[in-house]
Amino acid sequence: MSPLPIVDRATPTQAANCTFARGCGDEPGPELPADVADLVRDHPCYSEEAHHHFARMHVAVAPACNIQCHYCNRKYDCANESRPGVVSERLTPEDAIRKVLVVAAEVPELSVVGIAGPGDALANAAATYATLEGIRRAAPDLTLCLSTNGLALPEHVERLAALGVRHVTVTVNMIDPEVGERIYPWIVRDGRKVLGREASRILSERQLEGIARLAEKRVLVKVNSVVIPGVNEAHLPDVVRAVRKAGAFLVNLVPLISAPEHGTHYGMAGQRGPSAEELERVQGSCELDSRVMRHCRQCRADAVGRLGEDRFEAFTLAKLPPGPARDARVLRAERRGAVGRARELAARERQAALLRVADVPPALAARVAVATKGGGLVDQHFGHAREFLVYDVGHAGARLVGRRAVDRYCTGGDGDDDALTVALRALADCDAVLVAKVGHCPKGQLAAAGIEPATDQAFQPIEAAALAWFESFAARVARGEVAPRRARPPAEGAAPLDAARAEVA
Ligand code: CLF
Ligand code: SF4
Repeated sequence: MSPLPIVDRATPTQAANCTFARGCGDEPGPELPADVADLVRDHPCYSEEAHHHFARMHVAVAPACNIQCHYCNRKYDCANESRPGVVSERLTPEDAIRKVLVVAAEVPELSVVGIAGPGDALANAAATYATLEGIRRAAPDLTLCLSTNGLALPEHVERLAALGVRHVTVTVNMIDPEVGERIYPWIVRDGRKVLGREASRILSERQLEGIARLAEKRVLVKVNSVVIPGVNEAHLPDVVRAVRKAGAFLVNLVPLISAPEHGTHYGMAGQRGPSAEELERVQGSCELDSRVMRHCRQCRADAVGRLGEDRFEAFTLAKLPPGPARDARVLRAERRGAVGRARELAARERQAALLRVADVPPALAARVAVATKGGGLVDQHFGHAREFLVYDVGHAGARLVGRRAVDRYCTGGDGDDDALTVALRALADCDAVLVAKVGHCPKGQLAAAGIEPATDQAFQPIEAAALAWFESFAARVARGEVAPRRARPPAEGAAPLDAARAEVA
């Protein structure tokens, strides 16, 4: 069985921002086999570009867990909190299937249904399979997805693959038990509680075995690794190398979320999460060996909607209609068609924009923040944004660096000064912020902070907009009107803006 292609970013001849032939003039990277490209194209977690267009939902049918992580407390329940393990109600498989059909009728961009807790999907195997099998029967066009700590994974590979599950996430935080004993106090294996280093040794062995067996079945394995400063951040490149060797397709380095009020061991002990800069540094150190996801929103176990959207409260059991949901497969197919057309337009505009910046010196780069409501456009008012997507832009394209969460500035017509302070801090390393509109006051304060508020690219596709702004920035640099703050060509170890876009470009 040939392994899935994984980008080797250490290979100097590889055009690092062009993993797939995008027709942009860069050297093409290894192309994905057609079946793999199909699996990636509409999955909002496996494709950065797809996350602008498609939604996922999680069904919380898996309450129990077979290990303990120092960052986890599933008793915590808060509707305002978005992070793994948090859930407002747990579901039976029957309720989960009913809910999926209602959401799939109301949210035609839904493409993926995942089981991501609140405990471990495979520690609740009966409920997990009953749910997956029910969804497979009722809505076969939806992609099934699963997240697990990997302890029970090896014995489930056959059944998952037979069921048509082609996307599995395994959380791997270490391969060294000495590191592991600072993350996992215990596991339960064969009905026996195992403590300390031995627990981590078994867990790591099982995770790598499970990943390798999934890869043999051509299941796309995404590895999530929690970045825990002072515990595993220096060890993570070794983790990434090991999971890549085992066959992982994609790596997702997520920041530890830790606060005393969560009641976790780490929260109580004062273990902090990484800063945005630290996270970016760790992601960069791991990018040499694998494709790195940068658009994760660390979803709740009952999340509904596009990444970054929280629509779970609209679909609680109490709000579901009593009767069976209508079959909305046709609506979902129409939505896919509309997305296809939007992608073609965005690809054309990107090509045109790339041609216009082709002569910009390769060493010139800039960083821009983008406000978007989804759909891949610069279409949100500065004051309405709860997050900004941050891109590094250069003559070879734009590359997502990450997201910056902020508080909404505009509250009922008034501007919130504290929120503006938070936003200015979150965007401090950006040269510009691309928005649909921005009010007078924030405009002035952004400019004073050296962040250009830009509205000329409003309602354009994000990458074309970022390149259009960069074109004008480069011209101003050439005229000596502005001084560049950074020389960071995206081609240096850059991830592709999107894996699947090549397929539509
Ligand atoms: Fe859910 Fe995970 Fe499947 Fe996505 S989430 S089970 S792969 S459908 Fe996505 Fe959410 Fe990040 Fe997970 S943004 S936490 S990576
Ligand atoms: Fe919590 Fe997941 Fe860790 Fe289990 S594997 S303890 S559910 S974070």
